[in-house]
Amino acid sequence: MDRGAAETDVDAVVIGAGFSGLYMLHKLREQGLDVRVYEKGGEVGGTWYWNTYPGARCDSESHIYCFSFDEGLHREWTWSERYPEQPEILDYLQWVADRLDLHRDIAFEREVTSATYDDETATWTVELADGERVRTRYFVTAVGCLSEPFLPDFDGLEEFEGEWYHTARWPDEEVDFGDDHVGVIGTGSTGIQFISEVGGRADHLTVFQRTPNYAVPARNRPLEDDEYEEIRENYDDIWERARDSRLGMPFEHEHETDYGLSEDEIREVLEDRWQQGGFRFLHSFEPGSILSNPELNEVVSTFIREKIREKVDDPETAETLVPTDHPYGSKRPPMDYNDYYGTYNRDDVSLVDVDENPIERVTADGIRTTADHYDLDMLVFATGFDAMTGAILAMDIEGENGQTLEEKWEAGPRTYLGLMTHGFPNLFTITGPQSPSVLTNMPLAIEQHVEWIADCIAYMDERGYDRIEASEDSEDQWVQNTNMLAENMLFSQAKSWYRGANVPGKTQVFTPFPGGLDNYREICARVARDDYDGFELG
Ligand code: N01
Repeated sequence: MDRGAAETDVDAVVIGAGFSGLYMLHKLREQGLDVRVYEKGGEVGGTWYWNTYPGARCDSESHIYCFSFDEGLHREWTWSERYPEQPEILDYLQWVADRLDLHRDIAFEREVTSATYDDETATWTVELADGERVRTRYFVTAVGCLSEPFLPDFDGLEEFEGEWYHTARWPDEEVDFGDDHVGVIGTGSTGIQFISEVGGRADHLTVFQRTPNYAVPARNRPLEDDEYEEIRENYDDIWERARDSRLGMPFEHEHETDYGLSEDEIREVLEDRWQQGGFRFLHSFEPGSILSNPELNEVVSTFIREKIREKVDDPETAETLVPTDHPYGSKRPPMDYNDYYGTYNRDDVSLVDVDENPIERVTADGIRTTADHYDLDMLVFATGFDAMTGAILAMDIEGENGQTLEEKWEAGPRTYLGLMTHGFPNLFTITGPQSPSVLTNMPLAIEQHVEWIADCIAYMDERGYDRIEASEDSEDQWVQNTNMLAENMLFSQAKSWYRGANVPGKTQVFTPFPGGLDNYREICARVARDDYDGFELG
């Protein structure tokens, strides 16, 4: 069948204008494709457009939380702090979009409601909320892994008479906490950032914690001019080391494993890394070894528990804050920017254990747990996301033979390399399920995906192919491989969003590829070298 002649409105539709969508647009446009990006938000930025809550900051260090593909971008942009704050990342992405002249191909405030594949023509028809339909050869999701907010279904929320917010949909106008008694639900990375920022700014802050977490000090500080110059001079080396690493971060570790070290020696390494802060702590040893070796992990977890106890004055509060239900790193490790644990020493901050006494309902004037009622003027839900699949499945995607992606992924997502899913030809998923994504420094994971997809499309164009699909066999093997790797690590010991465990009723499957960005890059490169081994082209 000659599908090559099929009429399309554009060559590629890309959904989302965060890091992924911006670079995908740039790459495909460079290759001469006619590309249109649809973005739900009002500007570029993705995660950093929506997550504007007080304290929002990136846990990856700024000099590596940016694009590496264009040297000019490094030369001209200067980060002000070791970890970039949300407004600075948003400025950066807007600056990149201006420099690369991306805005002209992005339609803002446009939500995609469905996408349907037509096998006759090997094209996708993408439909928007306002009824517009666009026909395209390639359909690329660049929707991020943590984009669809999760709000628990608490009874009574509609009766609440005060203001309430989800951190991922924070309003543009200033929220005044001053005279309010604020209740915050959730102590993940977001809650921890929010609590340490707002503790002391509200009349009273009550934290509702279900599961305690291991927050490691970030040790943020301004970046000095000479330090930044040195980073600039060494960028090639920094990126090379980052790409060759498990987490996409260029941090060295003196010891691969704890083999041959006494417990005191391990603790010495940990103390040194604790002082360095941030993800350098997870690099105390090869991160894969901390995440796989239960004995080493227990020493690390105990080390952090002791630090928490030292920080919190009231022993009962300290014990409530000490995590014992999961090993360090089996959930995404949060960072502490602003003396998180010390916040609980304030008289105007209190902690409620809703694991022991769960939230029963929201009332007109607060929250009722099984033990008590808490009077509150404002509620803040730092309750996370329907991660990894939520934003993709929010679009009604229909592939070959009328099968929807939701049906296909009912028992958990199935992909080959996290890039494509069998039965959905020409649909590429940037940082899709079963790719390293959230277990790594995201911009590097994104760049690798974008470049792989762009190369693949160039390969197809050169050879006159108009259809590519993951084979069922290669997908089965990849899913199996990802599951097996995860089972051999400590991830199964936590109820995390990595496994969909945070959303009631969601199938629980470990979703990111845990084998390391370095190994993953090699696998993808080999697949491409071998004429897209495991994919069917036609
Ligand atoms: O969400 P989370 P997040 N009753 O799912 C609690 C990234 N991020 O927004 O642990 C009571 O981690 C829930 O409790 P439990 C980062 O990858 C990045 O904080 O399920 N509590 C938990 O405490 C991060 O991991 C940056 O028992 C309920 C909290 O809500 C990811 O985003 C900055 C509840 C949700 O924590 C998600 O973090 C910030 C209920 N019914 C975030 N339901 C960067 O640096 C949920 N909770 C880039």
